[in-house]
Amino acid sequence: MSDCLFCRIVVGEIPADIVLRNDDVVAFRDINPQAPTHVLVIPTRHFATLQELSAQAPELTARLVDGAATVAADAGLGDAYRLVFNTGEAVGQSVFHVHGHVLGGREFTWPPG
Ligand code: DGP
Repeated sequence: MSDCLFCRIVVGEIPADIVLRNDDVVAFRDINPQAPTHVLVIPTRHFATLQELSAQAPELTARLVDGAATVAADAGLGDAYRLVFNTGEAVGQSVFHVHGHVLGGREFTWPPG
C-alpha cells in the first residue's frame, strides 16, 4: 500500500469528493476549503512536486493544467480563478504529490500571503 495520501485517494482507498477523473488526472474538493470553490487537481501518477512533473512528464503537466481549466469551467468560474502550486515545504507544500489548487468564487488580493 502506498503511503502517499493522494495516491490512496486516486485508487479509492481514502474517500474524496471527486469532481473530475480521467486516465491522467483526478480532481477533488479540498478538505479545508479557502474559497467557495477549492478543488485540488492531481496527476494519477505520483510526482512529488511541480518541478519533478514538468521535468519528467511535460505533456502530463499540460493535461493537469487543462484539467484545472475544466474544473473551473464546470464550477461556473468562467476565466476568473486562481491556480496555485505550492512547491516546497518553505512555501506551504504539505502533501508531496503534486497538486494544483483551483480557487475561485470570492475576491482575491495580490500579493498572496
Ligand atoms: P498544500 O499545503 O499546497 O500541500 O495543500 C495540501 C492540501 O491538501 C490542503 O489544502 C489540505 C488538503 N488535504 C490534506 N489532506 C486531505 C484529505 O485527506 N482529503 C482532501 N480532500 N484534502 C486534503
